Amino acid sequence: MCLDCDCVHPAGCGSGWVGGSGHKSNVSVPGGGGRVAGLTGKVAEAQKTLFVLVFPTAKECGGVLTEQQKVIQSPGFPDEYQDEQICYWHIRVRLGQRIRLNFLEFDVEDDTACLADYLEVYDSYDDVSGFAGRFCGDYLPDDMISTGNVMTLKFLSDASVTAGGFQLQYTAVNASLLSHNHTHHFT
Ligand SMILES: [Ca+2]
Repeated sequence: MCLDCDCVHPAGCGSGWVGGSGHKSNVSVPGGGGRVAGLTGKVAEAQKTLFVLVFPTAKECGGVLTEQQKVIQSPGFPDEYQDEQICYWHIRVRLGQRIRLNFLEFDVEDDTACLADYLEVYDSYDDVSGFAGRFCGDYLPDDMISTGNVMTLKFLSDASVTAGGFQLQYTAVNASLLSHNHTHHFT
């Protein structure tokens, strides 16, 4: 498992992305939250190698988070993030809990399809399954709730133009306390 690795990824990895264009794109997510694949580490290693080849000056960031609550910020926040940044945050809370994301501030280089810089959210422990949204621009994304006890955030910036960055908080929520309104998908 990817417990302490910095999972990085080639810049072009968004090519398989499905969804609409614009500032926000959500797809329905079948329950894939329980996926904690041993594959993750191998994939991450391969991607890391590729990314370093493409961006030899790339700066890694992110980490594995298991706290019940934590604020996640873009690198250097509240200063602007830098170019060629790749961050993976893998969140894992206790079994039976789910993860609520609450976006506090958001300002990422804007383009119509979020191809330059973006934050992606995955309803899984990797960035292979459970794609739940890609965000850029300065529109504050809605709160999101995982279906399982894991979640992955990925932030990528390209070689030019930065912005103010983002700040969000995640909170572990006991699944049994959530209303039926929150049981099926991200919001
Ligand atoms: Ca950029």
